[in-house]
Amino acid sequence: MSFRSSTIGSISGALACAMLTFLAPAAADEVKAGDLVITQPWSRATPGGAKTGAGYLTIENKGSAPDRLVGVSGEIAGKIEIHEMAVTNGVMTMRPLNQGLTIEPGKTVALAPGGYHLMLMELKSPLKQGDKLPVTLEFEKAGKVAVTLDVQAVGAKGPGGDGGSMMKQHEHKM
Ligand SMILES: [Cu+2]
Repeated sequence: MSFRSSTIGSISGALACAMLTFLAPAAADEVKAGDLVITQPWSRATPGGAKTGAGYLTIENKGSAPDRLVGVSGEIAGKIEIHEMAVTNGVMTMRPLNQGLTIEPGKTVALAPGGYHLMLMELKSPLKQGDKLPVTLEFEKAGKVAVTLDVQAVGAKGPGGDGGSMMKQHEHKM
């Protein structure tokens, strides 16, 4: 490859990178299934040899009847449970929702750090930032829905990370 063509290659790469930064809308990963709209499925990188991870997403029910998330499965984990996290007497505890997670009509349920989450157990490999993890959600009415968890950095608080620090990272690269 000549010097000239590699220069052009890196310029268009930088442009594509910049465009991604500006064009990526919050609802880039929107999946519709029947009356349900699932947005922003994401996860967090697992430090060290952690055997469990968590998955987060938002489910909106646009229908007129409740639906229920009853099961989750994915290649990455031996088992995936639906958990609820709560603070009881100052102690953070979590418990599996054995009856599933109900999404009432007209409501939006967010699975997010500190609350509901998908518990990825018996991980087959550590989750790394940038990984895309396909998982299958199973709803009572909407049936099976495939989504992809976008793995963010260890300690990330949301699906897109912190907007400000993301811009900084891009500045460093360019
Ligand atoms: Cu959990």
